Amino acid sequence: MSSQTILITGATAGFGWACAERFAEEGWKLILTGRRQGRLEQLAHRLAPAPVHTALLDVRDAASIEAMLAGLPADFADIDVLLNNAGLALGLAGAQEASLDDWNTMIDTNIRGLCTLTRLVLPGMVARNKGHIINLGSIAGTYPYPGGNVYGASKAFVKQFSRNLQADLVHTPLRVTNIEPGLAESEFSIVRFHGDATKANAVYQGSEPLRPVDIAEIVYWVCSMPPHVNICAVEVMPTCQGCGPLFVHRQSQEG
Ligand code: NDP
Ligand code: 8X3
Repeated sequence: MSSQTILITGATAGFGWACAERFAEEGWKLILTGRRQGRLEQLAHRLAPAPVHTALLDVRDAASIEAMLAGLPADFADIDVLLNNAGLALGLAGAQEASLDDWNTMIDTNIRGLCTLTRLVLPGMVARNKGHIINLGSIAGTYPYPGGNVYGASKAFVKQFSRNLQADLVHTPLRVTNIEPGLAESEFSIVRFHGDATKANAVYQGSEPLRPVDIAEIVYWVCSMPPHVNICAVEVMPTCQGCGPLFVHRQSQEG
């Protein structure tokens, strides 16, 4: 059993929730955060008697992040793993008609929030000579698709930020990993389509997508490698997913 501590953003659903369960099984201390208080209470209750500290947190709010970190009980204060999981896609519209509010929310959450958490947690890790930053990127950060515009770009940021963090920290024992999943069933599509369950269900119809427990297993595996092994990136898709050819839009020959 471990006495290490993991801070998970977005623990109220999907990957974050599954990671909380996986790390609790291994005896880790858990700092669980998200914007839904009821879900945090439900998760803490489910994991009892695991050592859990919950904090209501919107990662877009830098002052709240600072307050959350300053308010950690002493036995949760030394964070060994920061799992930057909170994130979202909003909409699938083309760039010429997409909502600017949606774009800004994705930028503020997937980029700004992740950067703030990382910047504020890193000094303690460096001082203790121990730590691991695990980011939730996406295959959308590598492979473009129509309507992926800002979401994919935010995950491309996460990919390069992860690599650059690794460069900054190379003189330390700290590790940095970017997990890049493909199609995975969670609340992700419900959120993307602003609560439209019909559109969300259609994303997974007839396929066998990744499950949050699959991602949790990978995150745990990455953490449990010997300290000299840094898994830099993990690209993972369900077996039913693959890359398509580049397409060419051709002029109609008619008329
Ligand atoms: P879910 O929608 O199931 O979970 C997302 C989590 O992020 C929720 O716990 C939500 O909590 C939290 N969250 C969203 N916005 C904020 C915010 N502003 N502040 C704090 N927490 C927030 O999605 P997944 O579990 O699938 O996604 C987790 C991560 O994995 C995301 O970064 C996503 O981009 C990425 N990903 C997902 C894939 C998929 O197909 N599902 C594939 C590749 C990557 P709450 O609403 O309570 O705040
Ligand atoms: C989520 C996977 O392909 O919907 O990051 O962008 S995808």
